Amino acid sequence: SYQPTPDDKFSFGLWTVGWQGRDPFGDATRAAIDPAESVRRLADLGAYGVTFHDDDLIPFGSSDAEREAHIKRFREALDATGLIVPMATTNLFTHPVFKDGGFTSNDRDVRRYALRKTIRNIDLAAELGARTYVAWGGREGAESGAAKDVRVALDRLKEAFDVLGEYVTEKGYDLRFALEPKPNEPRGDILLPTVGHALAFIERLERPELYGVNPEVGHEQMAGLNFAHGIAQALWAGKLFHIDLNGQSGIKYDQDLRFGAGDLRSAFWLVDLLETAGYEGPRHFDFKPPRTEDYDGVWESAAGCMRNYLLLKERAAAFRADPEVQEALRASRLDELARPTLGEGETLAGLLADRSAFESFDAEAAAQRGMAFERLDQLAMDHLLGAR
Ligand code: 3MF
Ligand code: MG
Ligand code: MG
Ligand code: MG
Repeated sequence: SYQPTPDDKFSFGLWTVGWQGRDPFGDATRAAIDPAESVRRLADLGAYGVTFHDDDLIPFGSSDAEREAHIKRFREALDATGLIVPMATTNLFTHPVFKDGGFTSNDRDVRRYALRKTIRNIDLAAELGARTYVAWGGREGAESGAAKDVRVALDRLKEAFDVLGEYVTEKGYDLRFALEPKPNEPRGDILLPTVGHALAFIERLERPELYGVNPEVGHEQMAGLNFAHGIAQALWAGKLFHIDLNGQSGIKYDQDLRFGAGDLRSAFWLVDLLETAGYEGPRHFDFKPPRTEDYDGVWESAAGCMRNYLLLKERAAAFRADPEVQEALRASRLDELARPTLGEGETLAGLLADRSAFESFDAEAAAQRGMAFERLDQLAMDHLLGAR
């Protein structure tokens, strides 16, 4: 059935269904939604989790007493519905103080403030039981060359994450960080633009085991990259801590369409990968119900994200289970790809001594062998379109 249940581990950001439709050219088309109402509606739809930026829950500038009241209301809604908070994050991009970044602003006071703002919300995240803390550095970047010394900014970014890693370690929090890459928007260029950049950066941190990635479908596709390939490499590195699912149609602004909209074939391969690779984290939607929609449209859009995931999960499972597909996979020699290139126990010397590997290898004959990928891909298309 395509009715989501908490076992499906679907989660939504408060800022997704709560998006009011403000864009660079137009005002809000919807009024704000009370976070407690979003929690109730998401639970009714079958989600298991809700995530938030500090400012989604506690408006920027709230007094301590107001802050406590917002948290209390939210907690009551969580308790009443059973929804959990798998992830939380910090807003280091909306307030004008972050116009040149949070952790990498040229302004040192702003960097210190950004760290304190983050640490304050990490405490709340831990209190609410979150296991993942996402960091999207949307304002960490530049529009012009001399404005940002990127090597020095990366020193500051490393410094920030090392301080945060020290903090959660000292506190004994069971919390890991997931860095979210994005190539551009709102900055002209953003630091850690792709999954690959983020993975390389993480290895330079003092406690690399504490950090992974939170890739977003649309962010990689904005750079023309193959999202499933990026996710595969993150999984291969043991670094897929979290994921932002949504839809995107090619290289343009960050569309944040509901999951399944935009590049459907890419979504099919993504679900196939997540469901077969043993990813156990949340299936988190970071989408925006288009500003054309009223509230009914908002919840329709949220439900559509989950329904499309479940539809694709069923289609991908049918593809994998089809004997003709299994035969086609063999014809395309996927089983051979899984075999190590050197034989069991074979040494480099063995490879060098193997005349059949080079001296007598018939490259012309091997070049004639077709890979049979087109048949395999058409079978996938048939399954995706429900023709098998
Ligand atoms: C922007 C994003 C962000 C991040 C969020 C952290 C506002 O393009 O994707 O959403 O996902 O800040 O989770
Ligand atoms: Mg985004
Ligand atoms: Mg996006
Ligand atoms: Mg995102």
